[in-house]
This record gives sequence, C-alpha cells and structure tokens, in this order.
Amino acid sequence: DSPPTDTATATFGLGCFWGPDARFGAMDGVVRTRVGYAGGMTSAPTYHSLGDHTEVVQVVYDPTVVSYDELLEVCWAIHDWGSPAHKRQYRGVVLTHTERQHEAATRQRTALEERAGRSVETMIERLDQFFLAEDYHQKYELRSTPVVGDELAAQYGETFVDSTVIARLNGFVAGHGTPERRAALLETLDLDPQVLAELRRRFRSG
Ligand code: MHO
Repeated sequence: DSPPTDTATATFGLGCFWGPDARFGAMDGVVRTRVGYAGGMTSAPTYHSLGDHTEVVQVVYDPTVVSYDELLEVCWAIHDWGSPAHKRQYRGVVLTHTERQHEAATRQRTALEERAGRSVETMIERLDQFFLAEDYHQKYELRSTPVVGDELAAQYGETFVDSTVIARLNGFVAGHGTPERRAALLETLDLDPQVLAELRRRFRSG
C-alpha cells in the first residue's frame, strides 16, 4: 500500500459524496480518496453544521497513470450538470488546485456545452480550504457492507481513510471495476476468511 511520490490532487463536488468516493476509488491511478466539505467561507463545517460548504470528494492520483482530464470526464458522467442544485450542499463544482486544472476544467465545460447545446450549471472555482468529513462518511459503501465494513475499519484503524486498497474495495463493493480487477485485488490481500467470503459473494453479484 505504498503510494507513488509524485501525486496530484483534485477536488470535486458532485452531489452526495458517498457515490463519487466509490467511483473514483475504483479507478486505476487513484492513490487515495477522502470526502469532506469545501467551497464555502464558514469555519469548521461538519455534516450537521455545514454552513455554506458543499460535499466534495478529494482524489489523490498518480498523473502518470490517470490524467486530470480523465477525472473530469468521469465528473460529467456521474452528476447532473444540467440543472442547478436545490441545495448548496449538493451543488456541482470543480474546485481547482492549479491554473492548469482551472484551464482544463473550463475547456471541458465549454466543450460539453457546445456538444450538448445547453448550459452547464456546474461551477468552476479555486479551492480554498478542504475540511475532512467525519469518519462514518469515509468509504461509506464499504463501511456499510455487513461484516466487511466493521472488520476492515478495525483492521486498518487510522490508516483506513488513506489506504489505496480500502479505496479500491469501496469502489468495487459499489459495483465499479471489472471482475478481473476485483479478483486480482482479493488475491493480494491477507483477509479474514469471513470477510473474504463476503467480498467474493458481493463481487459475483455486482
Ligand atoms: N441524506 C442522504 C444523503 C447523505 S449524503 C452524505 C441520504 O441519507 O441518503 O449527503
């Protein structure tokens, strides 16, 4: 589980953050994911006291394996960019870390508008601060998988949120990835037999 040294970070608001956490976590080249709150001005947001922030997923990736443009393409595919969000909590927003990212996001949004022939409501803003969400929101799909979630949370402890393996498993239990990639990952892991059996069962039915 040792990450590459030259990573980059991307941050996206795409509605409820549980789904995007799983979608990006399943991708090759994604080193870790975290969900949190960003895009607002109020201090110390929490899930129940969000202020003017938005639910976001933050993705650390290896740019030699997956590009920022590829991450952006996933963004358009998984959220409703055509209608303004009814709550700021769930608005679509690309929060850029660099000028390069800002230009890439702007370019893709313009291209999408031209292709679709209608306007894109998703905003592009510069990221200010990212606030990590509560533990129970991190890798939500995996955490809420019976047996598996509790076992892995106990086994990984503090390292759960930043683990690449946990990010992949979170994506795979949500139905992402291919049967081959799922099976290959399981083979590399030293898991409790009950956890392994439950994961195998889920991966077959997904
Ligand atoms: N309240 C919704 C979304 C949760 S998301 C972390 C639900 O319970 O499904 O905002």
